[in-house]
Amino acid sequence: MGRLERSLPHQDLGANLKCDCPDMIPRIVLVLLLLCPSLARAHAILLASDPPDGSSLTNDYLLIALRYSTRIDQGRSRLTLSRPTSQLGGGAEERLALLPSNRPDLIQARAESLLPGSYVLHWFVLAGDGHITRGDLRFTVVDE
Ligand SMILES: [Cu+2]
Repeated sequence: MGRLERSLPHQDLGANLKCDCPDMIPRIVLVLLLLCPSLARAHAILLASDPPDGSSLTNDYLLIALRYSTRIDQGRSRLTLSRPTSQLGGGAEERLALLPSNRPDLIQARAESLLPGSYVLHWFVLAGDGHITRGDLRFTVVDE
């Protein structure tokens, strides 16, 4: 009798372990889900842009504004503009000077002398965590 009583707690413990093991998987998934958004926030993700990607404009002058998910190292980020290949110097990437920004997650630049055609704005930004992200935005300048 005494031996049987002692063995019962062991059996219960074994049953509990079997139940806990499947529970660990949702817990691990939950931890990963909690970590992933913070990892994603660390990189600079483009949230909004002016001009929007794929837009058509009639302006010959543009104030470009790109807003990111996190603070940007303005000094180590850059914007370049590829002009339509039909234009003088077309296809070459023109580096745009970044304007002083009062928001750490925003970069701004001016683009001038925009003749009709297709443009590609290339962005390259360094986030506060030291990771670089890059991307392209396309816009078209059309005759009024
Ligand atoms: Cu990062």
